[in-house]
Amino acid sequence: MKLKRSKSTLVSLLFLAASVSLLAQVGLAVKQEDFKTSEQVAFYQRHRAFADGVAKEGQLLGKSISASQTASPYSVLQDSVYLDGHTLVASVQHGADKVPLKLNVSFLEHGIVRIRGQEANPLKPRFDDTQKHVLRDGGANLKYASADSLSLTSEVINGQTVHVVAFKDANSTASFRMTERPWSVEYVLNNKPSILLNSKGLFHFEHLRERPGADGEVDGEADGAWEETFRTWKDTKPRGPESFGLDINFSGFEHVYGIPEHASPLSLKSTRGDKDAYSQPYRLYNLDVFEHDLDSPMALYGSIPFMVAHNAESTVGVFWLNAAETWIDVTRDKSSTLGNLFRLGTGSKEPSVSTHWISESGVMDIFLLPGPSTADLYRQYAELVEQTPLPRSFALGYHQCRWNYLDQADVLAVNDKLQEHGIPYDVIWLDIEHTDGKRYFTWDSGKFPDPVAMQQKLAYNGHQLVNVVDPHIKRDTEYPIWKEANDSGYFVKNREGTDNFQGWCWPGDSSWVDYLNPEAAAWISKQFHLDKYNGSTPNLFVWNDMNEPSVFNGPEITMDKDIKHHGGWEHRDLHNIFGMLYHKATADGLRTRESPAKRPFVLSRAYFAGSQRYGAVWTGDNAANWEHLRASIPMVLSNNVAGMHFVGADVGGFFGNPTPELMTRWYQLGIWYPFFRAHAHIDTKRREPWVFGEPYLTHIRDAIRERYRLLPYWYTLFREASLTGMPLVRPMWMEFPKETSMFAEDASFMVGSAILVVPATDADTSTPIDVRLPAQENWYDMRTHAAYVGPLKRQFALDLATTLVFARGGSIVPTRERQRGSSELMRRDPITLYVYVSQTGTATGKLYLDDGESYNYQSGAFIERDLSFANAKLTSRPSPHTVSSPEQVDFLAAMSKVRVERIVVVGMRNALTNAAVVENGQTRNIALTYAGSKVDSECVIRDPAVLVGNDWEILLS
Ligand code: NBV
Repeated sequence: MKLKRSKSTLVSLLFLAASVSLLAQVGLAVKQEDFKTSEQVAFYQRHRAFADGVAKEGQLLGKSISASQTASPYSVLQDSVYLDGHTLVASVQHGADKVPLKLNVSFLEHGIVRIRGQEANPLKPRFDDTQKHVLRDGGANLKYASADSLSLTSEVINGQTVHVVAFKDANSTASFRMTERPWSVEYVLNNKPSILLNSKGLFHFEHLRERPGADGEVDGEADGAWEETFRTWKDTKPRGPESFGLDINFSGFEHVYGIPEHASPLSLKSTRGDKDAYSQPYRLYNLDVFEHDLDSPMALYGSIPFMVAHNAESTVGVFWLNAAETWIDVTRDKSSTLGNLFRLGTGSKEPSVSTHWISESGVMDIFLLPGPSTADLYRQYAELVEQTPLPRSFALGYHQCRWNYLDQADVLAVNDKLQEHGIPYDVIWLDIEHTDGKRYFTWDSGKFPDPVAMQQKLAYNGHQLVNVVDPHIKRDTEYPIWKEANDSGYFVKNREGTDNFQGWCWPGDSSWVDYLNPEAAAWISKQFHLDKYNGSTPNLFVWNDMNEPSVFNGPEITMDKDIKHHGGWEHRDLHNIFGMLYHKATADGLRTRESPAKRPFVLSRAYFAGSQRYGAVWTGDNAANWEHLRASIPMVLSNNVAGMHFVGADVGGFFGNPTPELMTRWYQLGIWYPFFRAHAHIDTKRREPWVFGEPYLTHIRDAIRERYRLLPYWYTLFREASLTGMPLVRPMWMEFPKETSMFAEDASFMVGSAILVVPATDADTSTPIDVRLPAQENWYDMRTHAAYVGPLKRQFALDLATTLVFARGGSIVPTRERQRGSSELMRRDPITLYVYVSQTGTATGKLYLDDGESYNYQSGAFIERDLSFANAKLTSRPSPHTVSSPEQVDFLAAMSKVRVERIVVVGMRNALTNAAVVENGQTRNIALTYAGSKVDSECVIRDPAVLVGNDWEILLS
């Protein structure tokens, strides 16, 4: 589409100027006043006051109060409790307001318990579509426990009626207990009450009500129930108060994790009580926070209300399914009797973490996940929100981004330079300046006269292009996208519902497509089709930025909460899924632009639980300093803990100019982010890998090549995540669940279960780095193959060339070792296997390969091998997922020349000389070599000439 340029760039220039001048200030600091503190949030304050009242009453009752008698005013109505199939039904009511709430407790397979609550007879419906957009199949096909595996018994304990549902099919010791007065819940796991609801009495449900003072005088203004002002913005709250809050307590646990996105440590800090507690609760509200702080519970771009608690015995989780603004307080008790409401436990005092969740609107909908192993927990979570699907394989390569590559010539020059310097990369990115006046789906034709030719040139060596396509649509009657959306009524409406909502963003006056409207979402998806998106080719992929959504002149730089979406819903109800709905629509568009469909790649800044289905996310606008480099580790880990696996941070830091040392170290860390992209602010100096000269160029190239070498391992990890829901990068506690000293560790981490990364995160290379190698296991330095035996605490000296990465004894790691320009060019390259031998002389691993782009793997077109090493014999067998099908036959034929070209066995103590290879019923003998071995205990089988797709055995002697 050809468009005239207009004066609209003025607004973006103004914003640019503002951001540049801010950048010029020394140090980066968020403009605190742009964002609310909990003191400025009326519904949070009402719950705080309620909670403080409960606590005070508890104190007044003094010692006479038993653990089972909190001051909660909510109790179960007599005779309201019954079991209806897989659901326990109860009516709960506040002692004074007498509005009955209906609670449905459903029992699902694997011991998952779902608790839903709202008014028994709501005055008007509450927003309940979050489940539709988040749960697998919209929640329609959840697998419930069979009714006859459940039994309800009710008994009186200490004068208190307790209803107990025992489950027979799940964890045999699990039971769900609910008290009547006050209402409270215990999830008893392994004979211990582990997850407790309302045991602190903080449950508080603001039922829907008629607006008081019909004569125009509004009651409740003082507490912000019917109207609230933030700076110059008024929130009209036409529905009045409708928030709810609940305490969820983890008895016997000291650590909780997850609930991204926050720039805070992996093990969540207390927000009240402790002396090093934050002064604010954790907040979940997707926001575009310019120059965000570190070590802060402030809301950022994404929100996943999934929290995981871990101790040496078990891992449990809570998923709070709500898309409205949510605050979470965390407090700790070093020793409490929290888990002993009915004296079920040992009676001993245990540490506990108490959390208090408060959401502004919607239905109360909570899932309790019993674990007890991490693998169980992630199977349960994935059962609810689905796994991360297999991405396009190129997406695991290196992404070269900057705001902005100036023009077509610049793009091609960067492409050439990367090749010239022998640096593999997969994707080059174009930011907002590539468009005609920030009209997305268009090109600035002066700068990009022939985008198709440009993409074809890139594609020649297997490189892709990603374009940013932001969600704000420039209000321009000549702009076909705006015009069509406007004519069809697809935009989000103003608070009256009479006209398009309008706000400012990069293009000036803009409107936003209402993805809650299925027709509008389908329409925007189609704009990504090859016949609609001019200048796009199948090698073009998409980046959704600013989709929190960012609205420059809105309250907290986002949409007003009272504006209207499809169905008359207010923005407040769905704010946290808005960005995900756009991410989904974009991914749908890319998936359906070709037939047969190909896997999309879309990067999004805003996200929610479920976003993992649509692509990758990144941690947003960080800065080029060591603190941000360090902070990226817990941020990436917390996202993985919460099921958002495909995540990375801007390598190099977005704002500011990195020193060559910082840049080098950031690449050395960034290769271990699942999503590996270098990016930079428009106002920064150019910083492509070669810019820094030697020795930095060599170190950066080495790091990027290491990523490419390990792509088969990464892809196999994604395959595992797509089946099991297991994180790709894992906190140490996940792999070493009993090592209590590592429960808060977030400076080092595991990539899958085989690789331990201890990044260098300091400018100073003279101070050695502390490394802790856990478990009674061998660890091998991946570079030198030097062996260490855990548990070990040791310091390692580091120069800038060195990184500390260890392979865990007992693992087999597949690699591809030929240097190529892109992952695409490596597709048929042979495989090298590294066998890192355990203390007992064994190792296991997997290798997964498919075409990296189609969906044929769903009908069997893949190679998946279970590799195992024991008694000096390495065996390759098909994994149990292998299915024979015509698609499999085709794929095997395509891969028929792909062989294992080298096997390196590290850590064999005996001197071996011979290898007998058994393949297709034939035995061949080949000599082992020690040539090129890095250490004595390593032997190399050079060219065993076995095919990756075949069954084979290699016996060493
Ligand atoms: O589109 C420009 C930038 C982008 O480069 C960055 O990655 C996003 O997080 N975008 C934000 C808007 C401007 C930020 C100052």
